[in-house]
Amino acid sequence: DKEPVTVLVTGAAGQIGYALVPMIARGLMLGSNQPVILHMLDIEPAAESLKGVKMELIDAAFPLLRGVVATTDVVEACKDVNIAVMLGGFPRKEGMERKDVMSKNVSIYKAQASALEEHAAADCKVLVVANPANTNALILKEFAPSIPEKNITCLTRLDHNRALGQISEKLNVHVSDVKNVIIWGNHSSTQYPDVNHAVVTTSNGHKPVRELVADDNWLNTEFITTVQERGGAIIKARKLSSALSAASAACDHIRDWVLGTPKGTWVSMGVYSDGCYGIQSGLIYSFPVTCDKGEWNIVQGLKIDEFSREKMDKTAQELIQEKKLAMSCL
Ligand code: NAX
Repeated sequence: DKEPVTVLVTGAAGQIGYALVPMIARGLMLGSNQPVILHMLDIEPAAESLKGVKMELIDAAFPLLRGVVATTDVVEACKDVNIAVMLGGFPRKEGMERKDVMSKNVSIYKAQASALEEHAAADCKVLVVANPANTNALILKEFAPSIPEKNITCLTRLDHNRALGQISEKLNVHVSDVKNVIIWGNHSSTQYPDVNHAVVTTSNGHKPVRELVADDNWLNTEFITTVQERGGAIIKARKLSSALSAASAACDHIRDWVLGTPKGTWVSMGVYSDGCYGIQSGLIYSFPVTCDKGEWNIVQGLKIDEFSREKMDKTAQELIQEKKLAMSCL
């Protein structure tokens, strides 16, 4: 029997948490032969509800689930954690200034960074989902200097999967036959969903998406805005923000990171920029990456045209502004 892996989910009493924890307990994140121990953290007002989630996890009798901790104590939650999925944060409420929201999240991520730094496993991998995801991840990195910077990432896989979904619907092909779209930049409406290198697997090999869609106007306008604004469209329809798709994307992100991306396939992850593709180093920016042996690497050498360049820089600019705002809250 394999040793169990300990997975922390913060904000576990929330919407995404409720969809995510059963996925993890079923092996969708780390594999169907990998036992897991779940640590669930939330804040005092959600403590009862968190207890209820723990009761349901016990009632579901998941064979892979070897233990559940439900707590409001950040130290207990972070103890010996191998994987941390950060869903907890302070949401923007109507009428609130950006700076106030940022300031709340900066203090949350500062505190949780310190707890992870002190109590998590030395090789702990972190995925930040809570918004502003890229900047929360950056704060976490700043305040957990002993965690390698390659171990701190944010979620843009939902945007990546949304882009795959749009192409699949447009071409009426299986979504699993579409690959290598890219989400560049911030997990916000300035993100740039790029199909210039995307392909579809057909009976005659790989065909570029640009060739198959043959409607550059759609690809350069409606496709991009649909992906950028999909979160808002879900809220409008469901009166709640994306949850099952976000949980599923978080599993995809960790699974590919830990177990590797398939040969010839890349995915999008928000990772620490080293300056490649002309993106200022020191930002957490979404890039195309491949993963192998538990490590991601940015796909190098892709040709960037003028249209893309402008959009990649615009979303980088927004992240620079967010970083400034976050730093001013410290
Ligand atoms: P919910 O409001 O349902 O859940 C958030 C939970 O976090 C609540 O239970 C709350 O009590 C808890 N929480 C608040 N402060 C905490 C703290 N200091 N420590 C631990 N827990 C704390 O939100 P939900 O719909 O689950 O979304 C979670 C986060 O994901 C939000 O920030 C949301 O904006 C973000 N999203 C990010 C996405 C991405 O692709 N990166 C997509 C989906 C989602 O919108």
